[in-house]
Amino acid sequence: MHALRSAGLTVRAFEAGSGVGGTWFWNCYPGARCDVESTDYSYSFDPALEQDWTWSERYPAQPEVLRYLNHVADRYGLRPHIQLNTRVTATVWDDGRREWTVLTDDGESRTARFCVMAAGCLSERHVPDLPGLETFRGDWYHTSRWPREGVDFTGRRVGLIGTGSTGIQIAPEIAAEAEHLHVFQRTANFAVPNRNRAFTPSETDAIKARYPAHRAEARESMLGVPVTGTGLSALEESPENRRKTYAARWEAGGGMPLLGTYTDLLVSPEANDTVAEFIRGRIRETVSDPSVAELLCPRAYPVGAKRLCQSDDYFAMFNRPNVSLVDVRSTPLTAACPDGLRTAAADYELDALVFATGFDAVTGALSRIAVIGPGGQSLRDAWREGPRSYLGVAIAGFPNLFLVTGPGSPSVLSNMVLSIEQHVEFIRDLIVFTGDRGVAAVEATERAQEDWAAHVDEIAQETLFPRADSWYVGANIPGKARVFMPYVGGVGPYREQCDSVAAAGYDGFTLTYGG
Ligand code: N01
Repeated sequence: MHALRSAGLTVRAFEAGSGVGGTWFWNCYPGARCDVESTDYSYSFDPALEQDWTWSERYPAQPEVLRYLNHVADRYGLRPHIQLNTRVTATVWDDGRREWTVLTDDGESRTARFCVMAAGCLSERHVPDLPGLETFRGDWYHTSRWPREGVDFTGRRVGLIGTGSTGIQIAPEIAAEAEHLHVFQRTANFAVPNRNRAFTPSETDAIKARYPAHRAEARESMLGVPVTGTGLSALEESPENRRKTYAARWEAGGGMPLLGTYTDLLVSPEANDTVAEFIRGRIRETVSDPSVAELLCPRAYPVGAKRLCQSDDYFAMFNRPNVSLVDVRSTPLTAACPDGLRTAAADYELDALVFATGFDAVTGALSRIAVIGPGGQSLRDAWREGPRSYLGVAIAGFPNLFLVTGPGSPSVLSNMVLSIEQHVEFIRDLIVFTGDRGVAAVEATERAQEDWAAHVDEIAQETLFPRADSWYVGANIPGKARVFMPYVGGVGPYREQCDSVAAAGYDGFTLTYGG
């Protein structure tokens, strides 16, 4: 919004939440913490902002990120232009007037020349269809709709379903409070330590002095975060050197630095096995019961092909007497009942249930809005076989409509803040370009979209990413078309392609001139 307003445009933002902050507004569950370092997970568009704001620690907790986002909203005077508590239900293109009519759940409608869809990649929660949930007598929660007043688990028996990034973060917090925590694990996940710590004043000074160079490196990088690798294949190192290198990175903490150690960890199964076995070794060292440790050892997918989780205390938590691990891969969850959960093997008496079961990712929020383009074509129909876009930012058949971090862009496989900024600047420049040249409508061509989709898929198939049944491919949502959604060609190369499209007068777009 700030970028568009600074370009002289009139902007109205609609936000379903009662506050700003998006994912950091909704995901206020205990233990929520960013797994990208604060110095990367922050805006770069204004050097004064990065000098004025001081991050307290390496990996900021949710309240700090939310404070930062509120600060940004105030600092740039954005609040009067954001309509909170308002959900967009539909947006319909008028071909005669060449504008969108946006309908909201307060019964209002507004028109706009352009629609920028920034509904979030991880905003539509997924609650599995568990028969009998309505009969459960206790309380149940989904982590992304956590009660803002908090939940007291003292003296309660709690069931946690889901062991992804969220489940791994919330579990130790519940375990510290509850009488007993049952963790229902379907797929064991890789997790590496955060080694989170507060910044000292001299570190903060050094970070602020280095911002310009740091941001430049981030923009050129693969993940939107500068990571220094060894430049070697994991397979050309001796096992002893490899172990030492992994151990040093494990001690330093963070998922991206570990995955960036060797050039082939995300492309070669044999190379990936070396880091997978290293992590399994750390799990076995940490968890005292060998049978629990084996169950926690991930084997179902290559490291990094699902989001690499980060936690300093998840695996050690299983040494507590009030925590048990339930393997719902071998004995699936079959139902909820009034007193708890039932698996194929046993009943578990529970007072509360926590679903850390993720999201209808990347396309979920967008597909719940009725986006109707020229000729009455709906986006839901256009994406029935899976999402297609040009650069993850525009869709053929939907003029003057843009996506922020849409499918086909680095989005969720990158530092989201940096990728959001890059998309926002691309969209702003394109809108300004149309205004300067009397362009009434701009739309991606079918050809450009098909070529881009093929490119996104081709690059993904060269990696290990498609080998996991992850939310990156929509595998977590029953019936969702299986398409690998993020662009894995790297943030730097992606930016170059966007820049050259713009420099060529928006190659791959059809421009319709007229008033
Ligand atoms: O969701 P997920 P998430 N029965 O989809 C399980 C970002 N994030 O909220 O793997 C039993 O990853 C499911 O099991 P399986 C980050 O990008 C970032 O944790 O499908 N289990 C899985 O274990 C992340 O990737 C941060 O077999 C069921 C879990 O639920 C993304 O958000 C923090 C089930 C879902 O894991 C999503 O993470 C948190 C069923 N019926 C999140 N259905 C940080 O920055 C689902 N599951 C640190």
